[in-house]
Amino acid sequence: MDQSKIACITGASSGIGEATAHALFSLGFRLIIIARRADRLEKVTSDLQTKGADVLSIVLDVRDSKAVENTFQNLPNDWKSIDVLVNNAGLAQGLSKVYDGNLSHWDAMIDTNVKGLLYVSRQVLPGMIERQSGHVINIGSIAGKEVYDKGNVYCSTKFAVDALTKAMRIETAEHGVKVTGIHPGAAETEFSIVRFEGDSERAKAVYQGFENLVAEDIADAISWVVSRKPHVNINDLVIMPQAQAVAGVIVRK
Ligand code: NDP
Ligand code: 8X3
Repeated sequence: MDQSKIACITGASSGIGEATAHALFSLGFRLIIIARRADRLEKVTSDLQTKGADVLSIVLDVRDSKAVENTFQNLPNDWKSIDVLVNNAGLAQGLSKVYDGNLSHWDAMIDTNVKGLLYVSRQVLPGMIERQSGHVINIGSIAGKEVYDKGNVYCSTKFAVDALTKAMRIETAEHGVKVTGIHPGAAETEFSIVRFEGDSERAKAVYQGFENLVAEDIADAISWVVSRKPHVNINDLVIMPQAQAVAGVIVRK
């Protein structure tokens, strides 16, 4: 792997994004890592630097279109040529029927999972097109392939990620840019703690009685996807725990 390649990972302060940063460092990438929590990003940065990684860490809320534009327009010169973008920042908030839904939860999910992904992509794609090379990896979800009870808005945002992934692939194929969608099932990260607003008992229960995915399983897949031959694009991967055959049903023992 060319040592000078740059990967930009959003949502790298925990879970899948953090594991992906470590995995892509192992492949030789320099890393731009993005998230809102400065303390957590600092810890991830320091862990990576201890291993010898070249890291540019940026505290940024991907929902803030102006801040996203400002960040990417003002990257230091030697960090401008992003080779791989992992659009991973995202969240679920709550679990309720549409007729009982929380409007601020809806806004947070739509603004982060859909609009945030668009804002970042809008900044990074032009450089890839100019260079006629690059790879965008969008983290969708099994929730973007199947709807489950009370998943309504979260599922809708991930269906949108799936649609945007397909749209981007159509638009960038002529420019030599690869686009991949990765759709995990249940992975134990901070995802459920965030979904249930810090209720760690409720979050823990999500992963009881079966072997869930871990962040490294998805990072592993991302490493494989980015290390295929130049002419090979992995369009779409759905990665599930063996016990979760469909989105809403998990076999627990
Ligand atoms: P985590 O909660 O552990 O990680 C989410 C990451 O997104 C954090 O780094 C968080 O950082 C960041 N983030 C959230 N909102 C913003 C924002 N507005 N701006 C910048 N960064 C943000 O969960 P996961 O690692 O599981 O989630 C990563 C992705 O994987 C998400 O898109 C999620 O929907 C998807 N996914 C997760 C699955 C699972 O079961 N865990 C399954 C399928 C998909 P910070 O709070 O510091 O900003
Ligand atoms: C997260 C997967 O099935 O917990 O995107 O909603 S699920």
